[in-house]
Amino acid sequence: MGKSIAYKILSDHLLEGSLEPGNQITIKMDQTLTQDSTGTMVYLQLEAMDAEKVKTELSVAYIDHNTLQTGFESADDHAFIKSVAQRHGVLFSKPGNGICHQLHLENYGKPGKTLLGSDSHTPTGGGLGMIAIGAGGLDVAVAMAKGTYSLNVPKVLNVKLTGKLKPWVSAKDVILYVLQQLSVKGGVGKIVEYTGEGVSTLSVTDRATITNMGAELGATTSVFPSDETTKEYLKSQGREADWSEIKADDDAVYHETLEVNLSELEPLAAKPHSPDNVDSIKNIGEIKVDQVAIGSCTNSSYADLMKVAAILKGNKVHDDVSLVISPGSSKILSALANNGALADMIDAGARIIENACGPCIGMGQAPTSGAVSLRTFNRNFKGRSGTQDAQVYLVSPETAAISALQGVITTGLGSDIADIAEVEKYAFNDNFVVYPGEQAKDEIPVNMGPNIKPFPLNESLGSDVAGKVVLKTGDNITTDDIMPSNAKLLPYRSNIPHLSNFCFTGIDTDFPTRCKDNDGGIIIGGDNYGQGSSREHAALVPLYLGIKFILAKTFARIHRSNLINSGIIPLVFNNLEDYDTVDLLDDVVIENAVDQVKTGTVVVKNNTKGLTYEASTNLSEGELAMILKGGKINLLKSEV
Ligand code: MIC
Ligand code: SF4
Repeated sequence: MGKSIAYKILSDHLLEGSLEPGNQITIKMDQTLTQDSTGTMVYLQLEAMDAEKVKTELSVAYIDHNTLQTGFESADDHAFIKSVAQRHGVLFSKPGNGICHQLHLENYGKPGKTLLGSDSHTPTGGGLGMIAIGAGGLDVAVAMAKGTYSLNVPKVLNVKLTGKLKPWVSAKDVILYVLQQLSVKGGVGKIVEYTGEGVSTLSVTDRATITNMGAELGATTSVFPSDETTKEYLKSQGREADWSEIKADDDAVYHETLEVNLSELEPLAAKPHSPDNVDSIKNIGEIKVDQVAIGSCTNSSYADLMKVAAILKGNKVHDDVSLVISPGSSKILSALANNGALADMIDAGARIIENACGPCIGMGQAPTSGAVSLRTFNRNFKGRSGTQDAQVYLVSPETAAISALQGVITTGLGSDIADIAEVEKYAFNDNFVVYPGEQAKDEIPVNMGPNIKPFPLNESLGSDVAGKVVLKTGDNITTDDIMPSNAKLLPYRSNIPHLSNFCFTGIDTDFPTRCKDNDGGIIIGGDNYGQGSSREHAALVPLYLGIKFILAKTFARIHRSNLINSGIIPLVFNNLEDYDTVDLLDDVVIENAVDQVKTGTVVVKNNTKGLTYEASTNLSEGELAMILKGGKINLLKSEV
């Protein structure tokens, strides 16, 4: 039986377990990446593990999320990350170099390799034919220390591409279409693998746009073949030697298939407030636009921005629109500056901001109250832009640029659009990279700023685990809901006590106080609890507030792992109707928790209602060990 690309790469890296869907396996991790907003935790954990030099082939620490430096906190975080990177043999990419995923694609990603990143959009690397997975910081720290990663084997969903995109329809529309078909939980437990003759019509950065937003499907990762187009891309980056061909066997086995005819796709948008709330630009109609933001790890490639520059050239941004552009990397910005495209954008009235995450993570450019903001980003969760009542639509760069000129949501479909030639060869430039030296770890001091506080540790699982229900949520709760990220909070990613005052406050302002008044408690969740970002702050902050377990309908993959790593039990209802009978401030308890958790099935008693709920833990052996010890760090320490 033939193999998919996903299973070929996984079996090449298999260290333990067998490659059957649902089985737990351990694989060799070739590369890791971190970024600054999750990175401080990663490097605190790496130090707490007493790790030596990294065991991966390559590990990179990028600074891209929190580059505004509105106070000393972020600069201190960056200095801390740099010092620990030096101690452990990790490359350090300075702020100003660009967005981690774009940079990794340009400079380090290699077909056939594995990559683990402390950012949910790490699957961007799948555009190069890698198995690139997003994970919580602690899992990335362990991957650096040991060179391994454990995961449940996902099923493989084949997206078969035929045809060719029309002008004004782009890779963004492909992934928006897939999201429309599958929803934000359609990829859970799956790797999405793209095949078919349509693949060769897409550039590597187009492919990366698609694999990037596979994160929004909840997929473990997404992957494209590595072909002649991949070779050309690597050649343009001076890395032809890193190329190898990766393709699925002709008789590869897939668990599911979705066919997409590229020729039939139309310009699409994800409407507020979810990436799967997709409709065509035509159906949405000419809604007035206040802000247009172009950039992010999804759509900030050279070709994307050249298309934008060509549309803007010689025109004027609409009087009522603020157009803001953040290129993906220093290399791209430099190329745009050299060929005049940057001037075309500026002359049209675009605001050029730093090549970093910026507005995508709410670091500046919050829209006006009630504004309609068109963004080429990947997430439009309520409030993420920094303006609670803003209406954010996710669109392609083409749609964004033409709408910025017209002042309404629109497309140029039917009219001509310039053909963009890729850069044949970028000049080599690593002036933003600090390489680790030969010095021994202990000769390099850890640079700790005053805002960097220790992270909380759980305790071993007690006999009875009891508490009041301190929150009951609906479906698709995001980690942005759990631990909001904005210009005011991002500087505190290394200060859990400070962040704890803002946990869940976007949906329930009293949550932190309720936790303090009740000595922590229990959270009841709906479907897909914890979707979105990989930030383990969404587990560490609830841990700090005393959350003992979360009983939900289902969990998103990365967040579930982060909870287990923190020793918080993620339980799922065996009978979904039970969800309806539990209310805020009910008293709930798991008696003899240690014994019950070991069996995999737990009875949760609701003493207020006199009801019992059966729930499953679905823990692997390794995960169970973590829950019993109160988290991964405690387990690792006990093993030493
Ligand atoms: C995001 O896009 O939500 C982030 C910010 O990049 C996060 C990481 C974080 O919260 O720091 C992610 O996607 O994992
Ligand atoms: Fe940065 Fe936005 Fe990409 Fe997250 S999604 S890595 S915040 S650009």
